[in-house]
Amino acid sequence: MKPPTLTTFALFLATLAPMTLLQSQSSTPAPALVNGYQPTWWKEAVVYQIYPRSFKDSNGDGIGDIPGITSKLDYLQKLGVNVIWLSPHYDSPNADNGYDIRDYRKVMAEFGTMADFDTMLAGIKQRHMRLIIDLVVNHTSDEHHWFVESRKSKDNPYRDYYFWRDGKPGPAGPDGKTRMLPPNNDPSFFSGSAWQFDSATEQYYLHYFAVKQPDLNWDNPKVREEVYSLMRFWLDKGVDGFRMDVIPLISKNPAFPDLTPDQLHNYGNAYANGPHMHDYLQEMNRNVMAKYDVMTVGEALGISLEQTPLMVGENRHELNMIFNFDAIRSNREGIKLKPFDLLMLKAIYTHHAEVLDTHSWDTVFLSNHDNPRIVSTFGDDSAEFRVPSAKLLATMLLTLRGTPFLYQGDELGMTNYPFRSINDFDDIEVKNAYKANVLTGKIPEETFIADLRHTSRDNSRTPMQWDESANGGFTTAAKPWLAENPNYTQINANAEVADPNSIYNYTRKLIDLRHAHQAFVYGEYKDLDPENKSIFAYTRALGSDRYLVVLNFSSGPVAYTLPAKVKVDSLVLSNLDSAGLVTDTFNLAGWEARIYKLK
Ligand code: TEU
Ligand code: CA
Repeated sequence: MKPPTLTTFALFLATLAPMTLLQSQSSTPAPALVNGYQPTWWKEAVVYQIYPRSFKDSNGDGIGDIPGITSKLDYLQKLGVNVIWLSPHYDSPNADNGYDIRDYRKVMAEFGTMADFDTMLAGIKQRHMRLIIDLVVNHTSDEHHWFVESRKSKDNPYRDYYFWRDGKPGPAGPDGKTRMLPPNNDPSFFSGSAWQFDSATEQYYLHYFAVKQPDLNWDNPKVREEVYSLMRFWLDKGVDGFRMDVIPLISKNPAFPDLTPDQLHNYGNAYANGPHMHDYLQEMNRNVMAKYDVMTVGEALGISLEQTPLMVGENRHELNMIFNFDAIRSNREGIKLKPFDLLMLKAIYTHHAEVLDTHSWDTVFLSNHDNPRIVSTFGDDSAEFRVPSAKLLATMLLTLRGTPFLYQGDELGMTNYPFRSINDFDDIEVKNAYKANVLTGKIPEETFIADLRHTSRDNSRTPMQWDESANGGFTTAAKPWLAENPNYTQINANAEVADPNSIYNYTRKLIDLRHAHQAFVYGEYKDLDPENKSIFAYTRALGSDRYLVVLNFSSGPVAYTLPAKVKVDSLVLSNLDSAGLVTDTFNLAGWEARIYKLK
């Protein structure tokens, strides 16, 4: 953190800027900088992610849908979130739950109609919220008409919308005949080769994800124009931006050299950052985003923190922000959960504050539809500590630097699901990995299930728990598409909205607090005690508006003494009944979280 005098001086300069620089210009002056940051709505927003399949079923078919979302907009408005990120709602055969799109201009039939979408969007706007949608354009479904055409013949006009290559002759089989091998050794994220042989033209096509998710060829200008056009289609409806799925993968090296053993270790990194990635993002920005007031957030698989300013730097004109996975994957090794390491997590957040300056905006999140439940992964979901640890994690997310993203159900402290067998899972990633690893004898079944109980994506995809009625009030169907977590009888929205001490109502207070004080958005961040193994204590300071956040990341009591220079004034919020405590030494109970105003 800069010394306070400098910060104050910077603030003073910032207030001068509009008078000295902008007064002579006739157009509307840009708002004054705040601590060096250009203020915008998406920096000040709290985002809530909806996975439509699991949010609310309105018609009793067991599948969440758009009218279901519309029926819960009051619930979201009351929580105080500003932006909804909707996971894919487009027409799809659902090989990967909508991340395989068949028609970008159509709503998935199970989710409703375009009229339902328009009603939902109007309802969101009426409540002064905004909507960003998922842009999945690294790949389409193999049922998209572009691909249906593309696979027909080598001279089809859509052939070059995708990557088609000849196989490589491999070693001779037992019959003495040469066998064909894929063009290179690229693996798919969903097991096996990233190349699929197609007998119609006897060539292979590329699919980094499922066989039913062929990768688009962005080097073809027609593909890029198609993408820009579908983006305009949704923006013209009034959508406020996009979350861009695996956007760093859009540019490929068309030579497709084999990956080295080193690259194979982390092939996501090798796939990201292709030769034209920045060109294409800048072109997209010029052609689309620059013409609208929108928010963009890239799912930046394979982009290091150091490379991040190249994608989100203001002067780069690419994206507003990206998801960096260092924090959310800090206790993961493939499908295995590693012990949580607070020192590592704190170092990651400090590193973010160093690398991303006032011209590169950040995000903060520890959950989404691809990761297990936040409280089960970073907190303690035991009966004793689930509530305080979920509240502590919410305290952290909503007071750190960057736009916070909450995933549906986090505000209730929803937990991981007690998976017992492969039949309990729906996710294609799990099913393919089971075939590749368990059925081949590489991993014992028990180990595989035990690991995925902690890390499977399906943990976060079980239906929302609305009330104590059958299936948690998610659906009136006998069986939802994925089983409800049996703990819905204790953990559900109905009970939490009514209980003033619930995780929901605590999260609501935190969101209010973030909205009331720009220090939590634009303030300097400083970790007071990076070496402390159980306490995370940091300050957020904007001029004289300064706050201290103290989090006990352990289940036992800890006495924490503040550095002499830091003087607390009053307690602002706490997740336990610690009202009014103002001393220099805090006796924190297990998973206790407090926010103080500083002198
Ligand atoms: O995910 C990209 C991604 O690489 C991972 O997070 C992925 O979920 C998997 O765990 C890798 O092992 C995005 C979407 O968020 C995800 O839901 C989709 O399945 C994927 O892209 C393909 O569209
Ligand atoms: Ca439904």
